[in-house]
Amino acid sequence: MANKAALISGITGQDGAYLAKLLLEKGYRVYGLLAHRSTKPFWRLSYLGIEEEVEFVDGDLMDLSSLGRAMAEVKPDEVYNLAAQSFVGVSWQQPILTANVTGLGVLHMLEAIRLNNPEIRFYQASSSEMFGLVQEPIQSETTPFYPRSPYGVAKLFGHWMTKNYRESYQMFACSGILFNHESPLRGLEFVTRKVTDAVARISLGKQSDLRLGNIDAKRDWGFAGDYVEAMWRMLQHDVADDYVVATGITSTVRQMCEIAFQHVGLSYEDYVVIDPKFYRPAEVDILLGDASKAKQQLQWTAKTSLETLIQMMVEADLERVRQEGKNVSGSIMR
Ligand code: NAP
Ligand code: F7E
Repeated sequence: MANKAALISGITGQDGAYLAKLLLEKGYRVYGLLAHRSTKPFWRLSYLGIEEEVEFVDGDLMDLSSLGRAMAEVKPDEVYNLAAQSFVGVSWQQPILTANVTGLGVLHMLEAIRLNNPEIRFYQASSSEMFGLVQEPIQSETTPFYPRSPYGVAKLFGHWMTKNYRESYQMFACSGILFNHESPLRGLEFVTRKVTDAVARISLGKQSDLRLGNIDAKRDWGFAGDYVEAMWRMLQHDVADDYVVATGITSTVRQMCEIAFQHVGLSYEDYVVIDPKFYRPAEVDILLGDASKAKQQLQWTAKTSLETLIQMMVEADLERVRQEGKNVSGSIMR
């Protein structure tokens, strides 16, 4: 039997890169949907050493016809929809773009599949941001949603559309309700990477302080490399369903900073400056996930502690900042 083919939207993002690597290791033919950009942001795929192994197909989540073409060209067995405007903070500045890409884009994907081949298995990247103002202290698949940002509202639309296509057309469509997950490939705008990059620069004498917003916010942080395994397992299961993917441990941004600074022998209190510019119009104060359904049905659990994750990220950033000094063009990894 021929190897399975997978189409990944958002292949140039953090999760897209880790998922592509995992699927290549499993023998898949991996295709990345590539929205037109003036420069090709392949640094994450290069970092994992797989840029040459992925094939690319043009397509934008905003253009249904391009998705239909991509389906017809690739004939995928599985589609992973990871593309989104994924930064919560910017979703207040660009709410309509966020609603279009992060919300309506999911419907475009579902329609492209339904019209081309409804047998394709579909994964939707749902988010713990949908829980927002949490209605239960520990959030599971049955916890009511209460999104707090245009991003969260857009994700909720995509989540319900995925469920609706499963129920209306018997499509194998799954939603992974993933809690925050990070890695050395995380974008610099997200708080973990902002901190680990700053720690590296401060410890190498290239930055003097670190300006942050609400450091009392609590998140359930895991490692992206662990979480893409859960995505794949959802699509290999007998029935399509929704799953929470989380570690079951919550920590403050402050605790995360403490781990990062301690790793280079510094104290965060000496460098972190609170800047209200980074406060959000409506905050998600705490997230804490219950992934027991994923454990029971998919045999998936998170393997990486927050300490190990943040130390891994600081080490990667130290290496990058050192390389910048040797590299005339500046940032090789950004
Ligand atoms: P990311 O690094 O921000 O990647 C987003 C990807 O979407 C990029 O490849 C981006 O391409 C692509 N994209 C944006 N607009 C597009 C469009 N109109 N058409 C096609 N592609 C487009 O995000 P991530 O952290 O890997 O997250 C993956 C998915 O999981 C996202 O949907 C995110 O919302 C969701 N999620 C993430 C987390 C987390 O903690 N990481 C948790 C829950 C859910 P360019 O690089 O060209 O812009
Ligand atoms: O913020 C606080 C901020 O931007 C985490 C996305 O992947 O996970 C991510 O969304 C917390 C928030 O992630 C700064 O207010 C303080 O409480 O790293 P973040 P997020 O908003 O939780 C979910 C699950 C997704 O689905 C999203 O796609 O940290 N915080 N000071 C700060 N955050 C940032 N970015 N920058 C600060 O200076």
